[in-house]
Amino acid sequence: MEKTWRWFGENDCITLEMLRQIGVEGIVTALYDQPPGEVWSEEAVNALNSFIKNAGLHWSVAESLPVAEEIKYGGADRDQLIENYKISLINLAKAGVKTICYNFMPAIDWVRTDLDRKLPDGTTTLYFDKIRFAYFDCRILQREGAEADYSEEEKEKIKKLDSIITDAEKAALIDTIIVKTQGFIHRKLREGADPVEEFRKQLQNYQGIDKHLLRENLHYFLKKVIPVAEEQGVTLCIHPDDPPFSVFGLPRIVTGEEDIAWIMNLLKSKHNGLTFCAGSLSAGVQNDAPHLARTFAERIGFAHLRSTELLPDGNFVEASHLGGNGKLIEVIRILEKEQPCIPMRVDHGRVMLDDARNNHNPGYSFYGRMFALAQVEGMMAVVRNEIDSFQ
Ligand code: DNO
Repeated sequence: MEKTWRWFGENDCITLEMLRQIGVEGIVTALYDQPPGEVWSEEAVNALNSFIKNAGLHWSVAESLPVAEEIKYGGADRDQLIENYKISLINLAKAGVKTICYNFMPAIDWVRTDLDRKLPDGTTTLYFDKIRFAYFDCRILQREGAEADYSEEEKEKIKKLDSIITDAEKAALIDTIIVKTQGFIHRKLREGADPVEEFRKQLQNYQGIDKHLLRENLHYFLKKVIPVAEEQGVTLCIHPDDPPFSVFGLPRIVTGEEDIAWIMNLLKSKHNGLTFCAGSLSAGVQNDAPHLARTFAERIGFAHLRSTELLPDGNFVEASHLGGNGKLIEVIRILEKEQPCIPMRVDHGRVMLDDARNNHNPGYSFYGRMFALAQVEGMMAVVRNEIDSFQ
């Protein structure tokens, strides 16, 4: 697989020159200053493309070309927004960017409750604590009907937490769940707005949208967009939900085998592809990452390599790339065999060494990801050797 790296543009504290030194071959990036739904103009795409080329690298994957919320909830403007999406896709294809990653997660993308969970060795990692998440949902957001989504035991724990949680911890939860994790991936909240109020409004758009309707809306979108991807030789790769279960009472439709099979069968075209995010999928008790990689190998156009460890009570922690439920050795064995030419990137890395001093986006540290890339490269080298010696 091609070794790629998610880079956040010219303002990223990690430069393309640094990436060349550590053996990165392709860049995964986006026009981060464009709000979802806006056309990515030819000029803007070409300017970013030239910047990457001038540094001796190439733009391998657009992640994400975001799908506007109106498309997901089926708002009045969706046809226009889908037209815009097609133009952006064509402009990317013209610039030679033929792999596009997107997701169909309503209202919120990835969810964590702690961005700096200390590990025994002094590094930090990302963490999801079910009770803290539930606390945010029931007590801070005060979502109508939220309590019904939690068991009696969980509600008891929420109550206990309420008696000890500090204001600073509450503020940190808000910041982590709906500001910091979302802000750098096209989900910036309005400047000056109260994040909780803003988020409540976003949730309202999905009133009455159940799994069935969300699937319908994805189908509507794909029916219009995949023919253009086919014409342009682009693979559109849907990203699994992170984590792969419902949050805030919202439907999530890319959570495991049944969901992915449903999407892949909607349009049986290799241009209707999958981003195999081993990390997201591994956070679902229902999922076995190697089994899913094997099952959908033909349709995987892009891979995110990371792993999680499932903990008791619905919590999970991002694990070492060599361990955890992502079972990356086996996943890499399958992908190197079935899809040796696709781009892959290491996903989230730990915060280690000098990382804490740099202003990186949550999950996207330099040393932590470099360390993970070295581990992944090692696994890839061994697997290639296995494959070559059996041929
Ligand atoms: C966060 C990522 C997401 C993901 C997009 C894909 O670190 O998992 O931002 O890349 O949702 O569309």
